[in-house]
Amino acid sequence: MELRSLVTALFALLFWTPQLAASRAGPEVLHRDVCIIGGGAAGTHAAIRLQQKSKSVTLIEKEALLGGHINTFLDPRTKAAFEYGVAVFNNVSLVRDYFDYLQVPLKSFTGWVPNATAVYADLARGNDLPGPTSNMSDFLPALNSYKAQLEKYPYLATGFHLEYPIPEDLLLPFGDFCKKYDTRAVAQYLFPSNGGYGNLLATPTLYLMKQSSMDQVQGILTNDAVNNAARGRNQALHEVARTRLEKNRNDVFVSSRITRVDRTGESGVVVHINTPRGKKAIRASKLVIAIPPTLSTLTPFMDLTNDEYVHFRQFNNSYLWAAVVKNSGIPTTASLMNLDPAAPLQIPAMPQIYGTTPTPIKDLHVVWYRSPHLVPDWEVKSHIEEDFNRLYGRGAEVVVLKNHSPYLLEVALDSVQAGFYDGLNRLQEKWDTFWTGAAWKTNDSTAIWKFNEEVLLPMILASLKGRG
Ligand SMILES: Cc1cc2nc3c(=O)[nH]c(=O)nc-3n(C[C@H](O)[C@H](O)[C@H](O)COP(=O)(O)OP(=O)(O)OC[C@H]3O[C@@H](n4cnc5c(N)ncnc54)[C@H](O)[C@@H]3O)c2cc1C
Ligand SMILES: *[C@@H]1O[C@H](CO)[C@@H](O)[C@H](O)[C@H]1NC(C)=O
Ligand SMILES: *[C@@H]1O[C@H](CO)[C@@H](O)[C@H](O)[C@H]1NC(C)=O
Ligand SMILES: *[C@@H]1O[C@H](CO)[C@@H](O)[C@H](O)[C@H]1NC(C)=O
Ligand SMILES: *[C@@H]1O[C@H](CO)[C@@H](O)[C@H](O)[C@H]1NC(C)=O
Ligand SMILES: CC(=O)N[C@H]1CO[C@H](CO)[C@@H](O)[C@@H]1O
Repeated sequence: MELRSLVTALFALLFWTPQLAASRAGPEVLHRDVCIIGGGAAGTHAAIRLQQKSKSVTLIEKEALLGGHINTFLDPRTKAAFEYGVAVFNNVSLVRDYFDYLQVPLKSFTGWVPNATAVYADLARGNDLPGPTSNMSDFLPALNSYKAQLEKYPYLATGFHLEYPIPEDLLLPFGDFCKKYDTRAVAQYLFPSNGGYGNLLATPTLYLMKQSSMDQVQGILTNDAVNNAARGRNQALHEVARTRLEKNRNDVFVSSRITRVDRTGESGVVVHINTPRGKKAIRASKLVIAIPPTLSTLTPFMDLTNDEYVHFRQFNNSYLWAAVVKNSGIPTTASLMNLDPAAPLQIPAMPQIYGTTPTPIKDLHVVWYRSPHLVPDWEVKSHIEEDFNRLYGRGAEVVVLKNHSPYLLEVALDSVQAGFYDGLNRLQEKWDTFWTGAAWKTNDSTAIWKFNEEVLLPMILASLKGRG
């Protein structure tokens, strides 16, 4: 037997045997008001809020932990913890209420280490640099100029409910917008903290303003609006959320794979999953999908309606990684900003390291990396190590790397102008299916929770009531 056919035969056996076992026992069937797919910021919050409204829920997550983009690094030696994924939340009542309910205390976020400094370098060429060309005294005027523009579009704060025709300025590539309104210093200094764009200066101002929102600008201006979950780690929020859901006889299935979502019944949905506790079938009145709505994430387990398909296939996305790096050579309490002296506004072309931060552990730094196209993880890892070794030669080592892709979903501007987001919003509630998460709102946990609160929950509660 050829090796290939042997392997195929073994694989067939592998899949065939458990199926046989299952057909005898049949999956356990759970009846729930709402089944939620994706236990990140959006899905977990929706589950908790529905539970608070006395609805029964099942939350399904493919990873071993809830929390999505949250990555807490726990040093085995010192037990010190720091965030290399989601770090900060806005200090608004909705966030405080959510943390309060879960009894997770909040504290002011004052950075990863006290009094951090900054160093600048051209990583691609291995040269130290004195700093960005715009000087820091240009920053506040630039931020205020940006804010004045943002104030013209208050509707950007509440989701993708656009006004037509879309104002010309929102369609400008952000680089052109920066020249027009002299906000270049914002692009240079906010750049490291505003990750996710494949190419910042080419990104339409509309998408930029969705992310660098009024809440964020206010936060920077007042230096007050951001918080970090206490207990040292943001992951705690989701651990408590999981316990709270399970204590109220709702289910949380982690490390679980959805095999099929069936929406062909008279009403409601059936979600079939493989869990570490065996196969389950969840019969739910309503389905909430809280994962990025792309064809590659959804089509493995569900048939999309034509309307869903024509929308979701238009999304393209950027790619983003978060890493913890040992012996980078960056000074212990400094962050390093990567600049390209030859590039517009010195912003290096991606794929590239775009930001770093020091951590409470001396020889570790957090490093963020992004790309407009897919890069294999091993290549990201060696690119990061080579960049630091070229500059400092200390034997940099990526200790852990998390791939956060697909990130920042975008569609082409002519589609936006033709009403893409109105069509997207009209998908809500069709086929007992509701949608939430970053693509429906923006990259920002606070904004996503606001969207759940103001848009998603009222819709679901009304539709559950409608069923009597
Ligand atoms: C490095 C980094 C730092 C960030 N920092 C901040 C910050 O400081 N503050 C802030 O507000 N925002 C931050 N963000 C933004 C963050 O993206 C959003 O705030 C928020 O996490 C998005 O939530 P979400 O629920 O839409 O998506 P996610 O958090 O990605 O949740 C989706 C979940 O669905 C799961 N999933 C995917 N496919 C399946 C499947 N087939 N079956 C079951 N489960 C599935 C995923 O594993 C994930 O847990 C950061 C993002 C990154 C990448
Ligand atoms: C957040 O805002 C509230 C209300 O303004 C304030 O009382 C509190 O001190 C702020 N900070 C934290 C960490 O909660
Ligand atoms: C940080 O700087 C402030 C003011 O310059 C100083 O009072 C404080 O002691 C410093 N903190 C540490 C940990 O160095
Ligand atoms: C920064 O800009 C201001 C105003 O344009 C100028 O007066 C000052 O000399 C600049 N500082 C540096 C360090 O370049
Ligand atoms: C997505 O596609 C649009 C147009 O098709 C393009 O302008 C944009 O740069 C792409 N964005 C990403 C993140 O790849
Ligand atoms: C990776 C990324 O773009 N993260 C940003 C998402 O939005 C928050 C604010 O809510 C920023 O602080 C992050 O830098």
